[in-house]
This record gives sequence, structure tokens and C-alpha cells, in this order.
Amino acid sequence: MTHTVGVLGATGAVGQRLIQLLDPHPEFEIRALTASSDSAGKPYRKAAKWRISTPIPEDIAEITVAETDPGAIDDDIDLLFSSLPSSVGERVESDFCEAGYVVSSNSSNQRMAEDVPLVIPEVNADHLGLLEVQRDERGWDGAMVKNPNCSTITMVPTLAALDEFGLSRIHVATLQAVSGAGYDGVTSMEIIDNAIPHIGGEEEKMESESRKLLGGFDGAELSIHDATVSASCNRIPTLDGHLENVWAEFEEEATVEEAREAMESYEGIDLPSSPDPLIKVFEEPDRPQPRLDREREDGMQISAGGLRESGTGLQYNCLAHNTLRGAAGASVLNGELLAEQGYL
Ligand code: 11C
Repeated sequence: MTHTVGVLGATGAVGQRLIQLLDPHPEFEIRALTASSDSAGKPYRKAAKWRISTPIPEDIAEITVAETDPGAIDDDIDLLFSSLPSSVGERVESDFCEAGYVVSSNSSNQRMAEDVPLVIPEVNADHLGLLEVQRDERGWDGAMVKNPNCSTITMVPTLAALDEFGLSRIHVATLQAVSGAGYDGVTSMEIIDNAIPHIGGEEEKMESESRKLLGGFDGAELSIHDATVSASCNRIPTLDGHLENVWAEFEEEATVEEAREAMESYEGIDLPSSPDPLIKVFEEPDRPQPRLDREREDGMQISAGGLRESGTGLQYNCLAHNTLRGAAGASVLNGELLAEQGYL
């Protein structure tokens, strides 16, 4: 069955990736695009500075971009993907849900709200059950599901795989690509021969979102995972692909071999955009690397490597394509999960 979908914030970096992933898509058909009022009323080909290496799909190029307002788009859209800047999302996403739209959002606002499911389908698909709580509490006809920040998505599936040993403490240092800052943010040329040892708000997002994702859901309430998570985030001159160094400590002993086996056998989920397997584990200590490994499984796979004993736990590195697996692809997967579980 095909569902009609729209993209809120269709001209930005993640909006363009959403269009790339949704046209074509086996379950979804794009019918509406929105952007800021400067773009509204223009055909998409004029509104967007298209940065993806393949051309704008022909059937998308002529769609007239609407304002990002529930009154400006058709009400027979089954699902909206949102890649709005957080400040805009904060203002308007709830209006769409109130107007009856189901929204799968990459925007960082409300990710930590108690009645908003923050979901990576392979990790915590059951948290989608929070939508019942959300409908009761907010009185919405629509619904809102969020995906986490791209650096969180890169690490959390590997941690979920290792949680069988009882995660107690996690430290992570990120090496993040410039595309994470969006088209108006820092460019690779600006930081060539440099690195920036801070990304505003990113450390806190990794620390809080990870614990929400790894927490339990009893059908009514979420519980936050009690491991401590400590993050340091760095911008480096890579175009795409966030690489992360993780140190994990456990309640039970976990050997390198056991950890590798846990990651390799961690069950994915069978959605149209799911990678297989979810986590590729390299033997080579100098992999994964952004340029070599970010496009694996259409940019949807998580890679890990360099597993070794260190201090009182394990150390390893992980990588994911930040605007595909970490953002647009994460929202599309959540949309596929909503469709599979009958929310559309
Ligand atoms: C970066 N991870 O690389 C950020 C971008 O919370 O969705 C995505 C921010 C977010 O700068």
C-alpha cells in the first residue's frame, strides 16, 4: 500500500536527503514540500540549491513549495517528514500534530519530552507505544515520533548490542563531519588544517538521548537507562560520516570476542530501508573510516572496529553516514515503522 507523504523543510541539507530517499520509495509517494516563506510559491527546482550529486527527481522539480503551515498543505497527506531547524520545529510541529498529521521528525525539539517516542527502530521500536500516551495527554488526532541526533544514532545501536553485559559507564569522543552543521554551517574549507573541540549542545544531546533510547517502556511510562554517558564532540574536516571513539564499562565481564559476536549478531528489523546486517564489525584496527565505509548498505549501516580491552572495559570505534543513517534515513525508517505498526 502506498502512503502519501510530505517533507517539512524540504530545501535544507536533510530535506534534500529525504527527497533522495523518498523518490522513489516502495511505500511512500511525495505529495507536498514546505520551506520558509522565501521559497513558498516557487517550484522546488527554483527554491532549493540542490547539493546532491544526482539531479532533482523530475516529478519533484515542479512541485510548488508551500509555507510550513498546516493550512498550506493538503489534508490527505498520511505522513509528514520534518527536517525543520529546531527553532522552527519547536513552533510549528505541534500545530501539524494538532491538525491531525502524523509527523516523523529529525528536528531536535521535544526529543526528551516524556510523551514523545525517540526511536531507532532496531533498538527500541516498542517505545512507539508512547503514542497512545501522547494522544491521551495532548488530545492530538495526529502524532509525533522523533529520531535522535546523528552522533547518538551512530553509537547507540552498538551499545544496545552490548547491553547484555550490563552497561554501566560510557565515554565517547566524536569526530564529526561538516555536513552535520547544515549548508549554512561550518564548511570543510573553513576548518581545513584544524578541528573544533566543541559542538554546541551536542555533548548534552548524546548524553541524554542515549539513555532515553536504551531505557525501558512498560506500556505506560519510560524508564531512563542508568548507565552514565559522558561525551566530547569535535568537528573535523570530513564531508560526511561521523566517526566516534567509545569506551564502555559493564557490570559483567565482556571479552573482545563476546563483544564482537554481540554486535555482529544484533538483530535488525525488516523494514524497507533496513541495512543487513545492522552492524558491520571490522577486524582491521584502522577501520571504519568515513570515506571508505559511510556508503555501506546505501548509507544505512553502522560500522564498528578497533575492539580492544582498555582500562576497566572495552574501547572501540564506530561510524555512520550522518545525513543518511543519522538523519534523513533515520526519519524514513521511523516512517516505515509507523506504517508497519498501523499508525498511518
Ligand atoms: C552535527 N549532529 O553534526 C549535529 C547535527 O540534533 O539533529 C544534528 C543536530 C541534531 O552538528
